[in-house]
Amino acid sequence: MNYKIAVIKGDGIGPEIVDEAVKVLNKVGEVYGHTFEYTEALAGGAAIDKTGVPLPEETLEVCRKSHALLFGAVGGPKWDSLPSEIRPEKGLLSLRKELNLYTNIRPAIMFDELKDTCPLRPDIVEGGLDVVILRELTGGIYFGKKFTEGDYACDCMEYSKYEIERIAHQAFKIAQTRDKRVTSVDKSNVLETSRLWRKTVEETAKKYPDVKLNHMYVDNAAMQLVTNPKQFDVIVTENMFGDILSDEASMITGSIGMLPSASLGDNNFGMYEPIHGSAPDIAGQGKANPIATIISVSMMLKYTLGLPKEAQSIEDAVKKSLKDGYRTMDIAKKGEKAISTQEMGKIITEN
Ligand code: GGG
Repeated sequence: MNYKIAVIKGDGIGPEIVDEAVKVLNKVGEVYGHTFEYTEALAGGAAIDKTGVPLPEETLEVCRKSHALLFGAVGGPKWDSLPSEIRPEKGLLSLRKELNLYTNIRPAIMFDELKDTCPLRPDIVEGGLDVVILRELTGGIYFGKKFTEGDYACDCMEYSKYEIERIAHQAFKIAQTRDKRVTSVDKSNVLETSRLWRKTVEETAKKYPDVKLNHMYVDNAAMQLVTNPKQFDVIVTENMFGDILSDEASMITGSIGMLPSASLGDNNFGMYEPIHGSAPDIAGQGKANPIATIISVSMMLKYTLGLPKEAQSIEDAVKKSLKDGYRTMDIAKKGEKAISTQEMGKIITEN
């Protein structure tokens, strides 16, 4: 079968990590007899430089004609002085909104081979870690009304029952395929949106009597993630809380360079990207870890293209590469030799 893949490399380390993920995908095609047809498009700073806007209409057209989107990262100091409406990040947010990709799945899995890079006490993560964070992706404070007037600035957090309900359903469905436990994270002792969130999640839970639901305030969840992360199975939370908690969870697994993500909506199209940003300080130096992007490709094969065997082959290749001792800078221990982005990509492709 011929699969159409939209590719947005973005800014900073985006191009180099995406290049390695594409090599892995091509290898999968070669081994399993699939063709992947790539169409590159622009978003973020690269799009601003070329077209003046962070998300050109043409990019959306390319995505709409594709089965899936592989995305790198956006942003960088070069565009920091721009107003929020035309910053690189706005391109990413608009892309998610325009394509209605409201479910962001961020699995935080600790590879056995990276146990000793975890900054937590070994007894806290004894036996590994396997948590899925579901981040609501098209609502909340990132999309609410915002303005600045002189020395005053305002961002509104907004949610509708409909927006909460649909992500809650996804959380319960995913939990049914796992340990059947959902932790809903909010700040309902302070925020109106969180009160609506909690009430809606509770109502939705009634349709999933086999899944156990508990609630947690976001400040407590942040603490629990580093003191007792193994209590979690599926965490569901609003946009900004999910953004922050998943970055925190990534460090427990070893590095933010290890965490992939899938962004899904109601049709079969999916966007796949590492959870990390563009890391401009190491861009173009071959220091970035391509594993988060490579595992994102594995998620693409599993969730959107319906190729679980092929997806598994990528996960196995990553595990083998780690087991053989290969490390990029972010996951290397003190004194351990680190390999480059391109070397890691090559080794995983060969495996
Ligand atoms: N690959 C993720 C990325 O580029 N992150 C930068 C960014 O703009 N993050 C904001 C967000 O994910 O909402």
